[in-house]
Amino acid sequence: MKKYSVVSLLRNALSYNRNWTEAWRSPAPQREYDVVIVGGGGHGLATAYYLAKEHGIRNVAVLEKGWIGGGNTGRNTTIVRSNYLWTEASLLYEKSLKLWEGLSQDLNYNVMFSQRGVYNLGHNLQDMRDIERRVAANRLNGIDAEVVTAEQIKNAVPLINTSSNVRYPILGASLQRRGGVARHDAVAWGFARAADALGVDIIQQCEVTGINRDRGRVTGVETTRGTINAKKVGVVVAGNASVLGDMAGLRLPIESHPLQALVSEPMKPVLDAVIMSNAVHGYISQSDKGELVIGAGIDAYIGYGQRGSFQTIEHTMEAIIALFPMFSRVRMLRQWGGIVDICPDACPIISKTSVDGLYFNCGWGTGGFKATPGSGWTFAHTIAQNQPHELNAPFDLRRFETGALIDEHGAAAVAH
Ligand code: FAD
Ligand code: PYC
Repeated sequence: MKKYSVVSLLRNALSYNRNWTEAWRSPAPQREYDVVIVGGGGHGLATAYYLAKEHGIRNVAVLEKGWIGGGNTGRNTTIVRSNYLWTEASLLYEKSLKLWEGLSQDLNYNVMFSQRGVYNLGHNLQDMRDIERRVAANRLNGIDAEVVTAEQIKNAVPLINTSSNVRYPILGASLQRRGGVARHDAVAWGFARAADALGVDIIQQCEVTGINRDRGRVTGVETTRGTINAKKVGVVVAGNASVLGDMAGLRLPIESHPLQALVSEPMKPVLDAVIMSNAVHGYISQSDKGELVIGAGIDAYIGYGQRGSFQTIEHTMEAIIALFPMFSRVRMLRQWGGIVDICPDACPIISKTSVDGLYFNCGWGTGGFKATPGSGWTFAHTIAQNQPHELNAPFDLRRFETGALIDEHGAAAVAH
């Protein structure tokens, strides 16, 4: 067996990819599908996978205007946790975390999910009161969470500065040990490969330019590759949600903002936990390649740019160096931005719409990567059954009419 593996490795290494099979097909679009999913990010691909796997709906296409995972899925800082404040949100994110825990096995693809623990730091008395409240709420919902002291943080993360003689001293933190990070590209690729194997057509370079309707019911989409008819259409386009909503005559309560991140040169392992601080406006982890992965609060203005900016780099690095003075000597390699779709209550929309057969999944803002499997799982249920699962029922569009908002700005843990 061992000999065979070495031979096979050599043969593949010397074949210049000739013998490699595609991880998923690249079919031409059919004229009609049972379900069309607009957006080939992690959420769209996960939706297609669970439609096929859990509901036996396999005549499905995922339409992506660029390349799969080229949106926020491939641009985020990959933090996964479920420690939200309100029961509705924490149960949704906890469903997702449970799916993450078995995802590599389920997809037969290593998404490199690493449960190294997430610390949300507190820097003043009010932060610590909020942390205590959220940890208590998490525990009541069966979610692992604990309050830790500055000394405990220092023991676990020796490079962090816990001096009291700084502008934002660290008083303590919430810790979710089951939280962590994953490899973002692999999540898109794993869902794509598994969905394709179940018969889903993944169609890249296919931009949706219109949503066709007839007497209040969706009939399909216009695309840069022609008209595609569909009995049902699910839209999962993150920062472009309002643009797609407009195509269907829907006005969504979404603001689109750039959110930036950057990575350093690779280094030997120095940080094996995720550290987030809302007060200093920064969060940091170390990737398996050794790069420091660093993120910022959202850009203050609305925009569709997927770029970084010097002002944000400077502000974010100030924040990170306040926490880790030693990192002042690390060189930064790359910066970028993604477009995040933010609802007034910092919670998502996973919902039917006023158009029959048209469903929207958006508003994940700065925090949807962690929700990728759970979002796909609940959205697939909503589309297949034409009604929400109990986990996503509170995230219906109607909450903006009834006022039943679920305010998660605090637990979103990224400055808005
Ligand atoms: P996307 O991956 O953006 O997929 C949407 C797709 O729709 C895109 O590929 C786009 O090209 C496509 N599309 C758009 N318009 C059309 C059209 N007209 N036709 C066809 N296709 C179209 N979340 C966390 O939980 N943890 C984090 O640490 C974290 N960090 C972040 C850091 C940054 C810098 C950013 C930008 C985001 C971060 N997020 C984080 C948020 C997270 O990335 C998103 O919420 C999540 O990835 C959204 O996934 P998605 O599949 O809905 O979106
Ligand atoms: O939601 O945990 C999060 C997050 C971290 C960085 C961006 N979003």
